[in-house]
Amino acid sequence: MKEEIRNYGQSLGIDVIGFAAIGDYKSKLSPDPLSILPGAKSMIVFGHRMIDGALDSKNPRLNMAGRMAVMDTSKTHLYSMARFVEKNFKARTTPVLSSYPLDMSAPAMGLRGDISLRHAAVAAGLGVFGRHNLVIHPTFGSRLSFTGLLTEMPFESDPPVREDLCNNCSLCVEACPGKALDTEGKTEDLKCLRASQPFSIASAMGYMRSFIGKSPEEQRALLKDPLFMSLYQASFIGFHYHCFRCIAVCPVGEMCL
Ligand code: B12
Ligand code: SF4
Ligand code: SF4
Repeated sequence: MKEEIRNYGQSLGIDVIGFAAIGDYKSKLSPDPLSILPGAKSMIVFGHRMIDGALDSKNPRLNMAGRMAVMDTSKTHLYSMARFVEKNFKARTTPVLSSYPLDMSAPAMGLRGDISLRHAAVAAGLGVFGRHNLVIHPTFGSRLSFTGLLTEMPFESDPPVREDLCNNCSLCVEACPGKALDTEGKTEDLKCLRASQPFSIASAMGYMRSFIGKSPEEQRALLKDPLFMSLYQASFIGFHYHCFRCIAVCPVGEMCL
């Protein structure tokens, strides 16, 4: 059954596919997967290779264009894979998207997925955590975006990656513009957000606050501010990343270029 699923996924263009038994998924800060799908027995994790030219571009909109392309493609593949599993194996299956929608209420506050795809990828034998707290795959390094399926299918886990793939060069730590990686084993979320998402919720709240007490002329001027236009754009694009440095500088894995 694994082979059938792998073959179908590869025929769609998914770069890597791994399987994890539910008991091997260990993410202590994430919700219990059984609260999402009560009969869940395993996860199937998919990795899509990011685009080198987008990651390495100096233009932040093109960085984001690469991310949007991989998100859209992986979302379409996720639908096909979920349908394939439900139709052929009669097992309830839930797609886990690459990022949002996220639980925006406390304590998650948009900083935790319903499933931690990094922990799922590690459990599915697709890689190990590096110094940048991202998952490094033996061939594709840090340049994989993950999605997954939570399913009632009872799969055993694929063999884990045992090698430490991170060479501790610290290039990711030095390149981080927000100093979010200074403490080993922890990403300082708010520092990363400040540096990587100029059109974040905090930025939108600040913009709205700037309206309070202003004259009608000043408010009209604020509506023509490029920041407002960018926030408007981000409101339909979704979380809008302008930094991919920790991925881009990591030398582990094969480059396409
Ligand atoms: C919310 C979120 C964020 C938040 C919060 C991050 C966080 N604390 O996890 C913010 C906005 C800061 C963020 C930033 C980024 N993110 Co993000 N993010 C997510 C999301 C949606 C949920 C993550 C989650 O649930 N975290 C909460 C819990 C699980 O984290 P945690 O237990 O505290 O684990 C943290 C540490 O303890 C440590 N850790 C845990 N176990 C271990 C074990 C070892 C051995 C080590 C060393 C470390 C370690 O790593 C985590 C980072 O702080 C996932 C998608 C998903 N559904 O998984 C993407 C995801 C993790 N993000 C991703 C990426 C690429 C990024 C960014 C590069 C932004 C960008 N431009 O795309 C940065 C990188 C930041 C970094 N170097 O850590 C990718 C990672 C891909 C990969 N190859 O690993 C994911 C999987 C999205 C995807 N579909 O591919 N992200
Ligand atoms: S995405 Fe940018 S700001 Fe966030 S941890 Fe990586 S390098 Fe630092
Ligand atoms: S840049 Fe260097 S230290 Fe950072 S994750 Fe990659 S190999 Fe490890």
